[in-house]
Amino acid sequence: MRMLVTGGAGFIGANFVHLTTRTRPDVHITVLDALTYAGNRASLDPVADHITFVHGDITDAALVDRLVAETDLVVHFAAESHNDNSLGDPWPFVHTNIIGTTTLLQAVRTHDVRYHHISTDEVYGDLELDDPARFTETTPYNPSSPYSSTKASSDLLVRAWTRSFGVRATLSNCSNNYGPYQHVEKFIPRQITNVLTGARPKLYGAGLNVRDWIHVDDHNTAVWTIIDKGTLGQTYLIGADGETDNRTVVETILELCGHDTNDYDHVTDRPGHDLRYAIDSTRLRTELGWTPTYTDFRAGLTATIDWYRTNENWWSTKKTETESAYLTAGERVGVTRIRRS
Ligand code: NAD
Ligand code: TDX
Repeated sequence: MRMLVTGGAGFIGANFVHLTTRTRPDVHITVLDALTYAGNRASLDPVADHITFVHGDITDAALVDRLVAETDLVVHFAAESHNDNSLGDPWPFVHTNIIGTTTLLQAVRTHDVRYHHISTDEVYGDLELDDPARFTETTPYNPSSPYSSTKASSDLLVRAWTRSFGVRATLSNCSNNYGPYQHVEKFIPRQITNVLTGARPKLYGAGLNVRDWIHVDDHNTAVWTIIDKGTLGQTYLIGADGETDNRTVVETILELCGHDTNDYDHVTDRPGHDLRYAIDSTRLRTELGWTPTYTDFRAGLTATIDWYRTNENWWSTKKTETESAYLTAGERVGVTRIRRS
């Protein structure tokens, strides 16, 4: 089988390529990635001999058409993925997440190629902290940020191309991922690398916001399960029952690194900060038989800390750039206000 993976030099895409080369040697992988600030060619070094890498943009219609014509399956990870950046400049998000997805959809439509769309639970907005509800496949879309709005747009485009043009597509919406090769702008790697460089972790607002953490390998085994067994046109929510508030995550990282668990700062809160995400993945588990492997969050965090400890070359340059970008964007220590309670 020939597979085109967009965004394969990013966090989840690179882990997907690694998993696939380990478990499916019969799949020939072509990665299409623009190597934005978030992409890192070095993330693919361990599998470089087993894949074809194309440096290009998913909005390049001629390039995308040529690559899609030569493949049996497209798995679309490429995106602008960071909420904080989308608040500063939404345009790259519109470009990649909306125009880029449309470009891919036109190509898979032309060449009748199977397509899997990677999306996020953030399209559903947020839940109250004390609400027993979790997101399901029928929860109405209600995105909060420019990032999540453009992801919601891309999902709707996929659904329209499926219904109107018969595109053979499945969609998945996953909760917050953690694991190796994640950019240090994101919460968990930012705090791990803060501790490793002698800086204090930075908690937005009071740190009561809840995210539903899943190990990246569990996300990717779920994606393969959907590709293998999913119903065309269907959406599947991916989650591993990992609800944890941000303060607990920071305190656990500090504890696992042998530091005082109070050794962190509260900083300026994110405007419009979603309170809580929670996934009900019953459909994926009962209809397709998927289960997560990494059910011990502390063990997953310990392994992730070890990975960042031993791969400083992979992140040290990006760390400096990232921390100065947060300062330029106005992040300040000592602010504990939250927007809603
Ligand atoms: P990432 O930012 O780490 O990687 C994105 C990759 O896409 C990078 O390699 C980048 O170079 C590439 N890219 C960006 N714009 C491009 C363009 N125009 N053309 C080609 N390549 C381009 O993102 P990630 O965290 O790995 O997320 C991957 C996908 O998973 C995204 O669609 C995201 O919305 C979704 N998702 C992420 C999470 C999470 O917790 N990180 C959770 C659910 C869903
Ligand atoms: O320094 C920080 N301090 C902090 O308290 C950072 C970077 C984040 N946070 C908080 C904000 C969120 O409540 O931690 C939580 C997680 O933040 P992010 O890592 O930025 O993730 P989030 O905004 O939840 O979105 C992530 O999950 C869904 C991914 O970045 C998205 O791509 C995915 O769609």
